[in-house]
Amino acid sequence: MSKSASGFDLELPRSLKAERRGDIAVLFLARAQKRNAIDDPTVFGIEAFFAALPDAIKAVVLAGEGEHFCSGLDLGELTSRGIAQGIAHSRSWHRAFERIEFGKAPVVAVLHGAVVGGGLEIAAACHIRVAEASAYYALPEGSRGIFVGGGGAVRLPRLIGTARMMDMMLTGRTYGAEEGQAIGISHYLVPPGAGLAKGIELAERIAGNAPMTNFAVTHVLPRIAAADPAGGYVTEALISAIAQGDDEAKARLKAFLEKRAPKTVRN
Ligand code: 1HE
Repeated sequence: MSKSASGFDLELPRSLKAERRGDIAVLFLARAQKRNAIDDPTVFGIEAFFAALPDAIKAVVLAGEGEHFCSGLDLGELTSRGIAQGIAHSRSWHRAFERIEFGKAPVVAVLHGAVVGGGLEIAAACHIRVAEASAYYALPEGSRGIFVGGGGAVRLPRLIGTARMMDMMLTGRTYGAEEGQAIGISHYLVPPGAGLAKGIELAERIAGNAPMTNFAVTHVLPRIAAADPAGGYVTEALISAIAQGDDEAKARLKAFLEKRAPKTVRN
C-alpha cells in the first residue's frame, strides 16, 4: 500500500490512483499490466475510497488506465478458493460496489476497451456511463465455468434485461460500443480518447446540483423504482417534500423566478 499523494488522506493499493480536481474525485483502476483485473486489494481499496470520500467531493469519475477499462475478476485468485471463501469474496464485491451505488456522491464511469465480467459489474454500479468508441462488453463467466459475483445478477437485468444477460452469459455474445449505447449500457458515446473529459464535464454538472436532489436521485429513486407502486408513490411524496423544503431548493427556485437562473435548453 502506498499513500496517495493526491489530496485524499487514505492509503490506496498500487492498483488504484486517485486525483482531486476541485470538488470532483477521479479514481483510476491502475493495473494496466493485468488489464485492470480486480484482485482483493483493489476491491478493498475501492470500498475504502468510497467509504472515506470527503464531504467536499460532490461527484466521482471512475476510469481505467491503459488500453482497457477492466478485465473483471483477477482469475489468478480463483484457483485456490473454496465455496465458503467464494461466498465471502462475492460479498466483499457487493460491499465495495454498494459503496459506489449508494455512497456519498454520484459516480460517472468512463469505459473503453474491454469492459468484461466484473468490469461490467462495477460499471453497472455507477450512476452514469460514458463509453469511448473502443468499448466492448462481455460476460465471459460462462466460458470460465463461473458466475457473476459482483452484483451483476441484480444490476445488469435492470440495465439491459434478463434475456440479454442470459444470451451474453450462455453464448459469450459481445456487444460493441454502439450496440452497448443502443441497449442502454452507456448513456453517452464519445470518440476514442474523449471519455475522461466528457466524464469530468458531466461530473461537474452533477456537482452543481443541490445535494438533496443528488441524494434523492441516487438513493431514493432506485428504491422507488424497485418498490410496489403504492409504496413508491408515498416515498416519492416524502422525498419530494423533503427536497422542496431544503433551503438550497428555495434559493434556486427564487433565483429562477427572479430571472437569475439558467433556462432549460436543448443540449
Ligand atoms: C488477467 C486478466 C484477468 C488479463 N485476471 N489476469 N475476465 C475474463 O475472463 C477476461 C480475461 N481477459 C481477457 O480476455 C484479455 O486479457 C483482455 C481481452 C481483457 C485483454 O487482452 P490483451 O490481449 O490486451 O491482454 P492479455 O495478453 O490477455 O493480458 C495481459 C496480462 O493481463 C496477462 O498476464 P501476463 O502475466 O501474461 O502479462 C493476462 O493473464 C492478464 N490478465 N485479464 C487475471 N481477468 C466477482 S465475480 C466476477 C467474475 C468475472 O469477472 S469473470 C471474467 C474474468
